[in-house]
Amino acid sequence: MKQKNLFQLLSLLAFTRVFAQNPIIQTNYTADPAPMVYNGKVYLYTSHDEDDSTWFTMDDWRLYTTEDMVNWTDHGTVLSYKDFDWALRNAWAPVATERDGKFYMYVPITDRNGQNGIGVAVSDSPYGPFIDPLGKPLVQESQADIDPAVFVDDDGQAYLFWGNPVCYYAKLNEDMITLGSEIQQIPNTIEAFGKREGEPNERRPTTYEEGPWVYKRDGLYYLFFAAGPLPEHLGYSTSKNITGPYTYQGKVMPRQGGAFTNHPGVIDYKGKTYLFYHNAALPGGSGFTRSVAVEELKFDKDGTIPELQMTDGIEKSLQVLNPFIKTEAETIAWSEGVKAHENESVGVFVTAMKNDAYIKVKDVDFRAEGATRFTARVGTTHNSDVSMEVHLDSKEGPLVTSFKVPMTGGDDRWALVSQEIEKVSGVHDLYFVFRGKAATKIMFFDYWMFSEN
Ligand code: FUB
Repeated sequence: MKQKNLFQLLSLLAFTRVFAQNPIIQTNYTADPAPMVYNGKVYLYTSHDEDDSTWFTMDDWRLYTTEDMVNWTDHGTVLSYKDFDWALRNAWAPVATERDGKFYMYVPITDRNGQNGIGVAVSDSPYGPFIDPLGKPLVQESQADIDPAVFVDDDGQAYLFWGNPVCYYAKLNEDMITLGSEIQQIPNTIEAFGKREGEPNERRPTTYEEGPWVYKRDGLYYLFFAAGPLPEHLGYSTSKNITGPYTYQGKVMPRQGGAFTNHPGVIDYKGKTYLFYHNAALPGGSGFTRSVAVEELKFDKDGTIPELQMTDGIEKSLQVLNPFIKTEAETIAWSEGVKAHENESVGVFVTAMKNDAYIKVKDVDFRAEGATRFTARVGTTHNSDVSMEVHLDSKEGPLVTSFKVPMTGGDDRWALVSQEIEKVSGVHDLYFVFRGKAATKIMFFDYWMFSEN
């Protein structure tokens, strides 16, 4: 009997690994998810923990997009604190929204005097480039000025919320780059944010810590937030008015995942609601090398939210992926041993960092007609023994093709490889597997596509 239980546990672990979708970004450490839905697509802006970060070493903000909630395309860096003339450091938790065809990012930054503040950057496209229209912070009242959230209400009035250790808010003018009211505070009462557990803390009497996120559903405003004491959990409060009074409703997500912070971002997309958050689940993960994950968020009939757990992620994609158009190599459902880089010659591309590294792309629809040719843009700096394999449905699944990667000499020089393949039809997960003897940077991969000959 005991043996059977062990077997069941091992099968469950194997299953879990095969189906892992969380954390959704594996090619960089990311944190502070700020999802935005625009024109049928999810734009996920994140902060970015540098690989060797030992204390919130964060220089820029990145963008990822999806239309199926399982395959995420990396668009690289869209904004850096260096794009603000007055900034010194700290590209912390961002947020973005669209208004009248323009896109606004609100970002916390520490200025050259060591003073925290919130800057705004504007673009004609969600992909950037974003520029600082003010040349100074939009908000700079105190060291509490971090973690902006933006919300445009049904009547068109936009609000900015932010703050640690208390939650501030102000109206935004229609231009979205100036404040339209005095700065107010959501009273930090037990009723609004719940009583903090543990030692009494005068500065933080409630569970409110940081990372506010405003969301509206059936006329009810939800204020999600990162809650203390550390390590953080996620909590929420509700109100019939955006400015309160808010009533504390409880935990959304318990302390889990190994990072001492967490940070909520909530959107509705294609009839479902999603909660984005971060943890330390990637290899090398810690409180300063975090990774963004997502769960479907469910509501009870009365609008309350049953507490949810961090899981292995969303298993079912919302739509299939079309392999007959050029797909960026950095469109990924899951990967191991792969990093995303970018340069002027091709934009974002991926680098296989070790032998056996791989990328999985989920639910690729070859249709009944099928594909008979595979094309990819690749390169390597190694003279021999670098190859790429394409498999169906698992890393060891049926081999679609395997080829030697041409030695191009750098990630600014690329080769197009195009090969006839035996017909592949129907819906499959695709696995790109990278093989080579070098200790690191085995090969580069820019894009792929299938076609009928
Ligand atoms: O990412 C830096 C800081 O950590 C954010 O501003 C907080 O919300 C916490 O996630």
